[in-house]
Amino acid sequence: MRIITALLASAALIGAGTAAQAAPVTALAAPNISVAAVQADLNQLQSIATANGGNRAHGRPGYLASVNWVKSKLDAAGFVTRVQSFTNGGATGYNLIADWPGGDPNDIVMLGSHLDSVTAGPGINDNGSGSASNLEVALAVKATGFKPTKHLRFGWWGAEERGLIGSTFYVNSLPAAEKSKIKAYLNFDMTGSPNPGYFVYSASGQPSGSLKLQQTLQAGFTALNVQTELTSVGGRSDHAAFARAGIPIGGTFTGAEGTKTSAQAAKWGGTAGQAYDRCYHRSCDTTANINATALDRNADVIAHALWTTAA
Ligand code: DPN
Ligand code: ZN
Repeated sequence: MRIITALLASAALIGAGTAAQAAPVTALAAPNISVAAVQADLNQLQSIATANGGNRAHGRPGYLASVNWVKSKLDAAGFVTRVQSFTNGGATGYNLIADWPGGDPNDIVMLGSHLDSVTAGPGINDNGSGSASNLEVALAVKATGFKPTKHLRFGWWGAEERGLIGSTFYVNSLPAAEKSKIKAYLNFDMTGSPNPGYFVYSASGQPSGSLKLQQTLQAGFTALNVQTELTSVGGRSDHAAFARAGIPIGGTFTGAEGTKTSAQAAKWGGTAGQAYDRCYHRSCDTTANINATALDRNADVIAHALWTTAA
């Protein structure tokens, strides 16, 4: 589903549109992210896990294979990519960083997601979902010819499941001058939970500037007629190191081991009294463990947030 919030008023002023009049309106709105493309990426991550002992965990071959596959898609689209290595638990870990050429180098918007799974399973919802959605949003930058005012950077983090290791290493490796160029960091970790909630990271207690990101994400869901709740994700994902560095943060989340309440089931559907993701950190976190509607909506909200924040 495509999110068009801005410029609907001007579309109305233009009046009954010919195709020629309508085109500029949609060209300026955030693009639709094809959920089929995100699902195809999840199938690829599942295949990588299956071919590598059933997981994509730090220090295991399925992790580096995941990095190399995402990198190849970004390289082909013209991103400038780099792989940053670090050591954890006696094994080498990797972050994949991708810059889109152009935009103000002193005003960077960054999107990130962890690409590693736990050792127990393939990690398709946690966090193939956020990783594949960010990948398709990045590829949409190229496909749509988006010319953002700000500079765009994307990160796929290693060893999140071992304690936010990769993202923390990345932030700590940046000189102060480079840190201060990152004006916003948006994190996507679990966006296709099978019994989904629609949670937006609360800006409360986060660096100033986070409220605007929270509101932008909320507006994206509102445009899709989806109600949201705020959630305090605290230090549970990769935004934490950015927040500690004073960088405004935001994100979305469809829920992990927590239980959906009856009030939530009434507004979102799904099953009350059951976990948002019954396969969280288990071997059953496969391509079968994804709610396509939640995946689709979150991917479109990510695009909406990037287009809005970076325009
Ligand atoms: N950090 C997630 C994990 O990888 O296990 C789960 C999570 C994400 C929990 C976001 C809360 C909020
Ligand atoms: Zn996760």
